[in-house]
Amino acid sequence: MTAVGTHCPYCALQCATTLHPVGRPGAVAVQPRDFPTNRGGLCRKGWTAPEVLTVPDRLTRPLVRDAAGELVETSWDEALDFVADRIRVLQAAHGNDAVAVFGGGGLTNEKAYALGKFARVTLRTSNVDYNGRFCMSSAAAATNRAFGVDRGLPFPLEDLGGAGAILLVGSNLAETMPPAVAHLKAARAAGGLIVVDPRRTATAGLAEDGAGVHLQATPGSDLALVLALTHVILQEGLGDTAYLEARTDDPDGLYRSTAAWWPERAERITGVPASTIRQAARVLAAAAPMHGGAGAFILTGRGAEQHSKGTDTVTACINLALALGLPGRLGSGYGCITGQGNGQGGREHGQKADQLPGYRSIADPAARSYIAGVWGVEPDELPGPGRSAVELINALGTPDGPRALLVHGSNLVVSAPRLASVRERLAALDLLVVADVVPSETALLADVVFPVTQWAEEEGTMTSLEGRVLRRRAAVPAPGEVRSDLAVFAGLAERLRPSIPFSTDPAEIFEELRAASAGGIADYSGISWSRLDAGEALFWPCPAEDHPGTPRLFADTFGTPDGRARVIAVDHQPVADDLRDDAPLYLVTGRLLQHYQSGAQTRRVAELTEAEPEVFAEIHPRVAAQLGVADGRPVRLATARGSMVLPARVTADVRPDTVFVPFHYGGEGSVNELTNDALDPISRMPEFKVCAVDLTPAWAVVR
Ligand SMILES: Nc1nc2c(c(=O)[nH]1)N[C@H]1C(S)=C(S)[C@@H](COP(=O)(O)OP(=O)(O)OC[C@H]3O[C@@H](n4cnc5c(=O)[nH]c(N)nc54)[C@H](O)[C@@H]3O)O[C@H]1N2
Ligand SMILES: Nc1nc2c(c(=O)[nH]1)N[C@H]1C(S)=C(S)[C@@H](COP(=O)(O)OP(=O)(O)OC[C@H]3O[C@@H](n4cnc5c(=O)[nH]c(N)nc54)[C@H](O)[C@@H]3O)O[C@H]1N2
Ligand code: SF4
Ligand SMILES: [Mo]
Repeated sequence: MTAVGTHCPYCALQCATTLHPVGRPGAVAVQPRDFPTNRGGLCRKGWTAPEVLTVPDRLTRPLVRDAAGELVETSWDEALDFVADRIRVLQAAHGNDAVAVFGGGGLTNEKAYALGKFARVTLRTSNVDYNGRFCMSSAAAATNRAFGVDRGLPFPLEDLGGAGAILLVGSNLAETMPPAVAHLKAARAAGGLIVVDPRRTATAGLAEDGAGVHLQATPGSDLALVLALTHVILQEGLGDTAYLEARTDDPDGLYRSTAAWWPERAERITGVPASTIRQAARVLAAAAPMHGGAGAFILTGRGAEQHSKGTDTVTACINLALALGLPGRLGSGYGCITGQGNGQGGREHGQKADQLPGYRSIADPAARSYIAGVWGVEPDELPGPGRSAVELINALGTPDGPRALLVHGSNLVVSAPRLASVRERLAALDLLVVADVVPSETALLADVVFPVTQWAEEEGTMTSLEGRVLRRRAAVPAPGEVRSDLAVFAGLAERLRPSIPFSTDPAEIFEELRAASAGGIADYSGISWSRLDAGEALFWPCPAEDHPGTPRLFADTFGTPDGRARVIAVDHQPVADDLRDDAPLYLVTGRLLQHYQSGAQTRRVAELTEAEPEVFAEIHPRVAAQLGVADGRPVRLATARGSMVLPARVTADVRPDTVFVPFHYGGEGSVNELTNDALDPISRMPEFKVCAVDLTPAWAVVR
């Protein structure tokens, strides 16, 4: 085979790459390709991604657990027969909802679409959700209610390049999407980069070095901070009143809901000096279009979103953007930085508990009847909304809950919150089926494991953080008996409901997805593989073959019924599991440059594991001195849900009241043993980012 143009397997930046087969079976070399988001750059994960194709423990044959409890190799037919029989028996005894499906934001659009259809049509279960609930859901909920549309960035990433100010709330872009840092250059140079993070991250460093501002706020206090920024802008007469009148439904509501948030009050909650809050607000306002500035952006990452108040925090950020007149203005706006490779497309095609393809609502009768028509079933047959990810996990094996779970594209025994309970729920199942490329921690618990293709072995499409649809292309054949996730859905459909067959050809599935999305919010009907292969840059909505796609949304109107953005009044709320005498520090979690998510892939790459081999806890030197803990020495972290022992990394980059632990490690290195599964009431997002923790030197632990 010759060189193939595709995109990185990991994050939503979807850096463009060229793959060259290198002789060894299944192996490729990677080169970055010029592309608007990565401009010829790749991060270390992207450079080393080919290694995952040929890892020694790659899954190459289906596995089934034998009588002795060992996972042993079997054939596809036997594995599919076994799973289909078990599903049949469990559904006959306990109803259709006895089987649940858990998807992933890394799956291609075709896989995500087929997964949702398989759950609704073959299994006829309402129990389907995915790991995007851990990732995107708060921003999605907030943008849906304010704008009526959820597209992470409603503008191309390149638009950041001209901005005079960029406010990053809880995003560590320099480590989580390093090539994207190039787009911050102008704002940095103008002293307009403002970063809100309880740690002095590489991204916060970019702000400080560029004469910008690092707001090192108390974890969980973003909502108060953003309310105060908005307060300053409105009270100092810096708001865009004409825009608010013309383009929002309730300017007065915006004034009322922020009137009491003077900076001195926010200082008490956030720890950020009132003068710094005022300064940041003025920097933002100066860049806003109404003041003749170069443009301003407000962007949120998981640091702002993964909270029990995440939806309201994002809403406050949107309100701030509205106050400045940013959304829909060329060169300005609000955006959420989507995380997973197909985090955007993965949330549009129906793997979400409440959703049908095209970003349609499963509760909407018109949507149900349209999709039922595409699928060739009766609308009444389609199940209703199901449980969200954490609620689904918590219900597994309970009297009313699912008895079987099929997992495609998530390593949830590392990445879900409050792991002791996750393990208990998985153990209570009658059947756990995991499709993966490697024996992940979750796959190792399964009754049946299906070995599936990964990025460089398959064709399909991904939708990047910009809402741009990209082609994933195969460069090498899959090893052994590896097949696509699509073969799992098709094989089970053939056994369980042969009257509605599933294709294993991604191109064919994309054609059906186009039809299913037609007329929906995320309308892909005008996007074809041939247009993409011809190099067209197509952003959804793209409702016709001759439609150019929509790089920028909201220029004239929002997606709400009256076309105006909704101002939703929000107020600060405390952390769900807040500080107390026996847990006096905040535990915050997040990412390292070198590892991806649960680490299932990157912990198998030598260069990356050598760089960051094990979990650690970042603690402030003052705390270390008080406890008598030296750098590298073991500490014990204990929360209401669990405890772990891990080495301390002593650094002044973290707030003294905060401990940071990355979540990329399995087994005893999983910080999710400690995290809180308190949910945001609207998005059902768990509070991964903050909970109270007790920190002690590990040798003081009495066992
Ligand atoms: N290297 C790497 N890159 C990735 C990924 C990966 O696993 N590794 N995953 C991809 C995915 S799926 C995602 S979702 C994105 C996530 O990308 P980011 O959102 O940038 O990543 P995080 O590290 O989870 O969180 C960002 C920051 O939030 C801070 N934080 C914690 N609590 C708070 C808080 O209460 N308020 C504020 N303001 N900040 C807080 C943390 O200190 C952290 O620096 O990254 C994508 N890119
Ligand atoms: N404490 C804490 N926990 C967190 C977070 C945090 O910030 N803090 N962040 C959360 C976020 S934002 C996210 S996105 C989640 C992610 O966490 P997970 O859902 O665990 O995501 P991954 O580790 O990417 O797992 C993907 C799995 O699918 C496999 N895989 C890759 N491609 C395919 C494919 O095409 N098909 C199939 N079947 N499998 C495939 C990979 O090998 C891997 O085992 O973690 C969440 N958990
Ligand atoms: S930034 Fe994201 S898409 Fe780009 S190389 Fe790194 S992991 Fe891959
Ligand atoms: Mo994510």
